[in-house]
Amino acid sequence: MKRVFGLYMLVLAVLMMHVLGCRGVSVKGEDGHYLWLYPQHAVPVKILCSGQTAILSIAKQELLQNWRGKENATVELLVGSDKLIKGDGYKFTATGIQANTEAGILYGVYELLRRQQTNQPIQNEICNPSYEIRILNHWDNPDGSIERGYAGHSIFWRKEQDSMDVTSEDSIRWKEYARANASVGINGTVLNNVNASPKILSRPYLDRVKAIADVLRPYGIKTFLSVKFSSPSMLGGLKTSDPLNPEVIQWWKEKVKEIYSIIPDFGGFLVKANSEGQPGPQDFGRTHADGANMLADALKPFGGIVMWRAFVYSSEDKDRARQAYAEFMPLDGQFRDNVIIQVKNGPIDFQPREPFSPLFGAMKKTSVMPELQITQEYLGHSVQLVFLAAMWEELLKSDTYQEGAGSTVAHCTDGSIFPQKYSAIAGVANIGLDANWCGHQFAQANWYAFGRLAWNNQLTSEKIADEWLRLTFSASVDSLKPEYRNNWQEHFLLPVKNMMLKSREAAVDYMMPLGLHHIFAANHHYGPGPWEAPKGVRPDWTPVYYHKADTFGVGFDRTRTGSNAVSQYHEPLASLFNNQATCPEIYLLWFHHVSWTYRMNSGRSLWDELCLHYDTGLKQVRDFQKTWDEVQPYVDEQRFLEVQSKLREQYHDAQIWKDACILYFQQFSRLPIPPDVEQPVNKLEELMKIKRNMTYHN
Ligand code: GCV
Repeated sequence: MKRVFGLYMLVLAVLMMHVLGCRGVSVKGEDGHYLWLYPQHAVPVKILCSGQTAILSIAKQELLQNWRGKENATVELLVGSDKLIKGDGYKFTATGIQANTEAGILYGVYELLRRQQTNQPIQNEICNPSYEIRILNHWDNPDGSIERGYAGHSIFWRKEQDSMDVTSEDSIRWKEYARANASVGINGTVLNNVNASPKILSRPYLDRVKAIADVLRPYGIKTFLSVKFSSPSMLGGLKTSDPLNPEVIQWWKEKVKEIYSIIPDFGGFLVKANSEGQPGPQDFGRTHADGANMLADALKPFGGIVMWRAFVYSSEDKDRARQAYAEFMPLDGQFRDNVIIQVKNGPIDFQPREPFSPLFGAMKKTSVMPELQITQEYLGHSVQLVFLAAMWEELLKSDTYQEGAGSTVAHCTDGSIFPQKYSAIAGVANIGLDANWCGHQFAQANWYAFGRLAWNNQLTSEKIADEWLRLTFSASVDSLKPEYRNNWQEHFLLPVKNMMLKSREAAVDYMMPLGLHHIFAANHHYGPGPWEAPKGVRPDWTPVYYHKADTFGVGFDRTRTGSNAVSQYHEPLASLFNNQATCPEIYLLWFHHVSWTYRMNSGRSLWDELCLHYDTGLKQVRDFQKTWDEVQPYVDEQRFLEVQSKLREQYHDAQIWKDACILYFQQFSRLPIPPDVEQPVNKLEELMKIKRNMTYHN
């Protein structure tokens, strides 16, 4: 490796000077469509690789088109067999890249190119993936709309009246999508919404799935589908969808056989059952295990898997946060080995901050996979700049203590503690037909971060932000005047990275600090609605259920004398969370109903502290605006103006959050806003009238 790449740093420096001096790289495409994969000013490279397969051809092409190492270097791509390389991992050797699979070679190539572009060293080393299955979940409907999508229409599905024929635009998009995913190691995708339509399993849709799968396959990506549990009756015309009924079992077997005859490497099913009105095995007096196993048996002969979601909550339990654990723990050990239980990061629903779901590490005899939400349903849609890697890092590093200290969520799910047959991680995609794919230029960083963390769950959000910024924005450097080029790192990279790293905490602060959760206005989940308690709506769909504000205090009592959700955590966490004095303040109002005058660690009262958090969050956004304005000389005009305008909107909306929550809760606390907090500029009555238009654009 040294021989081949030894001088590449020097050559890179010379090349950079050349590029910087003569605008060598096009700076077109500043709509963000290139994502983190800017066309490179490549130098010649020789590739030794005997294989001619589709995946290896792409690997070679990527090297030829993007090589920025030593000119005319020779790189060997070798598919071999090395026990230290796991799954689709790879090894950088003295002569090039070695892997046990062709996909491994492709991932090695992307990593090599990434390191060249981000000035990271390349040494002899092995890089194995943390998770075997690294999968996107698209909540795309067959009519092309996207549930919780904020970046336009689906890239996979069309409006009902449009033809299902595959156009060249479709194929180009799917290929770009596949390449972007492969470049960060994503190797699976679920093409449709978990609130699934039965028609996805009908032949015209399966034919389109085949067309998509054919484009994704050479990039090492398998296709999966979400299925509706009642498909046998809704699509197949059977009288029942009871998972123990022989005709139902046979229907699924035949359907699976049909799918594999069309898509031989089909990945399997994702299922949302007995959740939010979706049908499921409980409709027939059966368990989640009965339902999941029936599907798993049908898929098993073909190597397919079932990802069965644990996102369940009935309206009967007094605490929604307890329910997934209560329903699934008794079933531990009852699932087939090709079933993976897909668990949202927190016990409720992708809130700005939740403690980790207590199912992680607790289900010891079942494969469990984390589900993250890349699309910003609860974190500002495609309006707000919120870098989610910080939140995911917090989750993955959370210690469950299930097998002693160090049993982090990462290790409880990646197979390093429990011998689960499959290890997997899912992210709900934020991708649509918008030119920049994700609606907000910085939302691309969340797609990127999901892939990088799925590959290596020990990466820090700082490293991911650094990489993404270098890959996404450094191509503009060549258009800079010399005095700006030289201080790009100091004046662009560092401040913008800092802004990204602070952005999630800022959002928590101006929306729901100190453990508050789900106080969003109904349905759109964008703005505040802590006052909402409409009659006739189930209580756990109203914010007042979650914050429980009264004249004594605020917060949900989940202690041993409350809902007892704390007991679902392993010691020492159960006791730590149970005690108001030891509960981490970031989760205080998640686990406790706390008096407005309670003394916080800072010495301030809870009320003062709450006001201060709202104020701090808002001021942070003001700082982000300032940071962005200052980097104007370093960014192309289009992206600069787009982000500037979105930050303006974010500031406006953060002010609404702050004012609405402080003024609403003040009705209960009856305490003055502390003098070091800026006074609200809006009136509560006006804020309560705001309605958000939720029509998505395409
Ligand atoms: C796909 C939340 C969202 C729903 C989503 C559901 C789920 O409730 O608001 O849009 O449905 O989670 O994850 O199934």
